[in-house]
Amino acid sequence: MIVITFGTYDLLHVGHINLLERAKKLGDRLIVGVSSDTLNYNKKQKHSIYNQDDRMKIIKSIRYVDEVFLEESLEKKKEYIQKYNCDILVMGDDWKGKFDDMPCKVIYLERTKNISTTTNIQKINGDFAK
Ligand code: C2G
Repeated sequence: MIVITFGTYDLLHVGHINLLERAKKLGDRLIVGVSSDTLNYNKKQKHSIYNQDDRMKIIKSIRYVDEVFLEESLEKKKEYIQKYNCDILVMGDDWKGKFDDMPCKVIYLERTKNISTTTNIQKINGDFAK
């Protein structure tokens, strides 16, 4: 069974690892679409701290991940799923319901609480409310 998931994966943290670890357990092969710098900026109007090449290299180095590719558009998920012959799409449950029309099984996994790239940046900047 081929599992696919997508993400920005900026400033890698344990929430990302928990997602990838659980996603891999759902199949034999885990493919990760890492969002491009252009996609990030268009979607969030801000640049990721790590660029796309570095984010892909970091994700590829994780033991749970078998393959990575550059996710160029949020709207191409169906195309990516078909290209890689995926059986299962896994996303954190902040995306719940968003991908129910995909041509494969869709599983939303509970997000890891109390951690995100955004709050980590706020903490580093010293402007995170305790
Ligand atoms: N995640 C999680 N727990 C957290 C933070 C993130 O389970 N505390 C999950 C997210 O739900 C997502 C994955 O880790 O499934 C990557 O999260 P992000 O890097 O924030 O990516 P996101 O902006 O959700 O996806 O097509 C989607 C795009 O690639 C962007």
